[in-house]
Amino acid sequence: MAILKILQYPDPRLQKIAQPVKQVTDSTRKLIRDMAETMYAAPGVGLAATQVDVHQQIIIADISEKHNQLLVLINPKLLAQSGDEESEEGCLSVPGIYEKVQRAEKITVSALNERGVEFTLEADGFLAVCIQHEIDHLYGKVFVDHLSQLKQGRIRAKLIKRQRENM
Ligand code: GNR
Ligand code: NI
Repeated sequence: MAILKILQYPDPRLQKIAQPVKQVTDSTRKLIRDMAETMYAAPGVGLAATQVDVHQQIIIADISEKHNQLLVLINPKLLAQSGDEESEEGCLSVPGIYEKVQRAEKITVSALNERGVEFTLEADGFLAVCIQHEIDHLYGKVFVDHLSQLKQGRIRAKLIKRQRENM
């Protein structure tokens, strides 16, 4: 297992569009194990392959307290969305920044699991927020992109300054 490096906003690689996984193989499963180790170590409740500079449609999430309910979604597709809800989000690629984002309240998503078997999941509450946040990453979006231009500019400047200071 290995802890992977998480790209930091505004790294342009976070804007890449992830490609569908053609076949779920041992190397896919190895990547997922490394992503899980990276997410739990951070710690975070979700991670998209995009964040570790792998541009394949793979996301994971675990919102359980005991870190024992890993959810793996390969080639996720949003089948349905309903309702509206606003909640505070953070992102491992945008450390230390928390802002309110509006999302659907309830979603239905289909995906392949780590064995390549298709399943459908209905989610609401915090899990629905996380899954939508992760799917955004696969399309090159971070939660900051949902904010006003003014806020985006401030966050960008703050993180660039911080990254410069940490060199
Ligand atoms: O760890 C995370 N916490 C979080 C909190 C509110 C809404 C979304 C998230 S996902 C985030 C991990 C991450 O960056 N996933 O891409
Ligand atoms: Ni994120």
